[in-house]
Amino acid sequence: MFVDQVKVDVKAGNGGNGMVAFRREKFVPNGGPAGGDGGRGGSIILQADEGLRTLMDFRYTRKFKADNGGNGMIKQMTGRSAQDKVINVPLGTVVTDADTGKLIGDITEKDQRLVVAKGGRGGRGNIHFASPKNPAPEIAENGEPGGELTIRMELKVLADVGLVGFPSVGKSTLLSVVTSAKPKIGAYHFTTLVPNLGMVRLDDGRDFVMADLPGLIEGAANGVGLGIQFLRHIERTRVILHLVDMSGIEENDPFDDYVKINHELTSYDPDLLKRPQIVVATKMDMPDAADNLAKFKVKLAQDNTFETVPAVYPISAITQQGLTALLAQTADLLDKTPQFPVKGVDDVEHRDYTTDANPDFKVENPEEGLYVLSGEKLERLFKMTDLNHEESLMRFARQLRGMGVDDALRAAGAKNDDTIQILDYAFQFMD
Ligand SMILES: Nc1nc2c(ncn2[C@@H]2O[C@H](COP(=O)(O)OP(=O)(O)OP(=O)(O)O)[C@@H](O)[C@H]2O)c(=O)[nH]1
Ligand SMILES: [Mg+2]
Repeated sequence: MFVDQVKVDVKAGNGGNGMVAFRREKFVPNGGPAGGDGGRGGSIILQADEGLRTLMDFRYTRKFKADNGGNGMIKQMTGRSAQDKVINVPLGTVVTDADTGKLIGDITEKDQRLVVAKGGRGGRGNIHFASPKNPAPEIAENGEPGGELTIRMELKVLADVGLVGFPSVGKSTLLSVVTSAKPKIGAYHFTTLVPNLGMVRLDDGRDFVMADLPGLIEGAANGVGLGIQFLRHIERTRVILHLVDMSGIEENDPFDDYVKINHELTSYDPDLLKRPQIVVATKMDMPDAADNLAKFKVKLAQDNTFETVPAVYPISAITQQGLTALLAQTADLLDKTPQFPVKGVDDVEHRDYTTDANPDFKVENPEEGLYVLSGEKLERLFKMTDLNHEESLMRFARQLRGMGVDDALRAAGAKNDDTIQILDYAFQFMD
C-alpha cells in the first residue's frame, strides 16, 4: 500500500496548580504570600526515526498521554515540570488535525521534531497576585489544561524517482521489470489509479525507490484527469523519468506529448522543471519506434525548455533493451541531487491548542432561573480557577465580565439569585 494512515488520540499534560500559602503560619497574612507556581505539563512530540518504515505500531497503540506538572508548594517552591512524551514516526509522515483537516506538519527530515499537543503551563501561586492594595492575596491559578486532540498521520513514502508521462506510455510496465512491484498493466488509459512503489537495486549495491504515477493529460495541473493530487508526489521526487511512447500506436506525435507533459509540470509548479529529468523513449521493440525516435531527437535538440537538452534513453520493457544503462544513469543523477524541501509545509503555522481557545461562549436557559454557560475559552479559564479561595473566584468573575458574559446573561434574562452553571459547578448570579 502506498499510503498508510492512522488516527491517534493525544493528550498533553496539564500544568500543575499554583498554591495559596503564606510565610510562617497559614492565614497569618503579615508573613506575605509564599505559594509557589505549578510546573509545566508534558507536551506530545513526534520525532523522525529513520529506522521506521510504516505506521504499523499505531495499529495497537492509539492513545498517548503526557504527565501533568507538579503542583506548586509552600516557600515559593515551583512544582516539577513533566517530561515530554516523544513518539517516533517514520520519515514521510504527514500530520493533520483529524477534526478540522488542518495540516499540523510534515516529518521530512532526519531528527526532526514536531510538537502536536502542547503541555499546559503551570498555574501561578499567590506570590504573583500580591499588590499594594492586596498584599496577602488568597488567589492562585490552577494549571492550564494540556492540549488534547485526535491527529491523523499519513505516511507518504518519499520516492527518489518518479515516472511521469501520458497514460499507456509504459510506466507501470517499466516499474514491474526493474523492481519486484506488481502494478496493474493494461492497454487502456488510466490503468494506474494510485502511485505504486518499488525498490530498484543495482549490482553495484546502490538502490533507490521508484514511483509509478498515474498518467498525466493536458489540463492535469488544473485538475483534469487524475493528475493534480499526484503532482504533489512528484514534488517530493529527486529525479524525474519522463516516458515518451515511440511506438506510434497512440497516433500522437511523441514530441508533442513531451512538450505537453512539461507544460503541465511547470503550470503546477515551475520548480518541477528544475528537477533533473531523463527522457525515456519507450516501446523501442515496435516497428516504427526507431524512426519516431530519430524525428523526436531532431526536435528535442531545438527545444529550449531546459538549459541543457536532456539525455534520451531508449528502452523496451519487453526485450529489456536499454534498462541497465537507464538505471545506472538514474543512480548517478541521484548521487548528485540533493533532497528538495517540500513546499507549503514548513511555513504552516500550526494551531496552539492551549492558548488559542475560541473566545465565543454560549448562554442557554434550559429552565426558569437556570442559565448554563459553555465555550472553550470560558471553560479553560474556569478550569484554571482555584475554587477553594473566594478571591480566586472573584478573579474569575472579573474575567467573565471582561469577556462580556455578564451582559450576555442579563440580555438572556438572568436576574439576581438565578443559578449560573459552568460544567459541573453552580453559583448565584449577582447583578
Ligand atoms: N511493445 C511494447 N509494449 C509495451 C511496452 N511497455 C508497455 N507496453 C504496453 O503498453 C500498454 C500500457 O502499459 P502500462 O505500463 O500499463 O502503461 P502506463 O503508462 O502505466 O499507463 P497508465 O497507468 O494508464 O498511465 C500495455 O498494453 C503494455 O503491455 C514495451 O516496452 N513494448
Ligand atoms: Mg500505469
